[in-house]
Amino acid sequence: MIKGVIFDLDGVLVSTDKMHFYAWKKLAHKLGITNYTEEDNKRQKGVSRMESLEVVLSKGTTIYSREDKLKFAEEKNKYYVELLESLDSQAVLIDVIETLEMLKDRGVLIGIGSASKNTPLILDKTGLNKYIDEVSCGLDVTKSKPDPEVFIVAAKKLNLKNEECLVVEDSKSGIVAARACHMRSLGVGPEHEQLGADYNSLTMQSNVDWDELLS
Ligand code: B16
Ligand code: MG
Repeated sequence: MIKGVIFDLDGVLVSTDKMHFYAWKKLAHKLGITNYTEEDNKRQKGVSRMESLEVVLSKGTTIYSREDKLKFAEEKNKYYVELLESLDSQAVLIDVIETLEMLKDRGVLIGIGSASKNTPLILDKTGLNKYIDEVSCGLDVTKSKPDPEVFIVAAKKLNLKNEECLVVEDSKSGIVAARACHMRSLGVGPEHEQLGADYNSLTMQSNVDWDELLS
């Protein structure tokens, strides 16, 4: 029986993908990289900030030091946080509030398992905070998805066994991470059919049998 649902944040509860893309594009241009595209941005889904930077740098030819890379990641985050200033409840994806309210009514605990170090800011700006029991994010872990650490920490914070948690994800690395720690998974978003999740659906309500998922 599932007692807690752990949600990924970007692409599952909120739509911040475009903001990540614009911030990376701005950095890429500063570095003289003009061929960074939305296709490349798709490969950055669910992966850490430093790994995302590698995707951008792989489009150029210059080899940078670790120190430079840390500076670039910080600069991208500055651009991204500037864009997050305008974030509000409109960024919350379709069916999310309905789903969170349904889970609350059923007494199911709600956790976050996100790679993003901006999770607290995003939850605050979108007003999603009030639904969340525990947060596990990039600030709590050292290994990023597909390593299961972020979900294991979330389950611990919720006081649940891994097997009692269901993960909702929009990225392949997140589904691999859920599987690695024996959590059931629901894949959502435009690529839901390709994620390899136990269940999949475009949104969290269309075709989702929550009775079966939580049983
Ligand atoms: P930040 P998720 C991930 O969030 C994003 O999908 C990914 O594109 C980003 O690189 C990562 O967070 C780190 O974000 O730079 O804000 O710490 O999908 O795991 O909620
Ligand atoms: Mg995601």
